[in-house]
Amino acid sequence: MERSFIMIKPDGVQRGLIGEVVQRFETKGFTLVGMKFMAVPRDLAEQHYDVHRDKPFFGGLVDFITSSPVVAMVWEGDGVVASARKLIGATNPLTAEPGTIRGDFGITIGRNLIHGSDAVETAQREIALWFKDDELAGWEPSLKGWLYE
Ligand code: IDP
Ligand code: MG
Repeated sequence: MERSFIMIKPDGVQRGLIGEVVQRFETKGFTLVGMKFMAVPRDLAEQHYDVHRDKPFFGGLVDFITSSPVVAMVWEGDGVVASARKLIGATNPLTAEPGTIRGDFGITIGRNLIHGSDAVETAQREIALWFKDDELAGWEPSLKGWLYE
């Protein structure tokens, strides 16, 4: 079953939006298989955002992600990677659609609340980076038959 790496960034935690964000993934029907509240070491933040290393915002982004705790999560379900990106909304919260997490709660690109893997392969890399195997708990929700045909 497909999995995605989702992280509530420091602004989402500081603004008291952990429950709201988790609820959106839960009520959509995805299954939580890993979750930890943590301070982010600088080298982990740099590895996570490695593709952006040469961008002008890289230093500020790493400063931001390491500035205050985050909630790192792994969610599972059919098509969860692309669907999570839709639930999250466009990178810039000002242009993100209402109804999305960024569209409902954010204003500026450097405070866009949440990260979601952008492809299945990226998700695999990010999950391996943030979680050890024994920190993930695969399980079969008893309501699966009511979510999947
Ligand atoms: P994504 O999070 O929607 O996948 P990316 O382009 O991968 O967006 O950028 C990663 C993160 O870097 C964004 O979520 C945002 O926090 C930050 N970021 C991207 N572009 C800018 C920018 O122009 N200024 C400041 N931060 C940016
Ligand atoms: Mg990205």
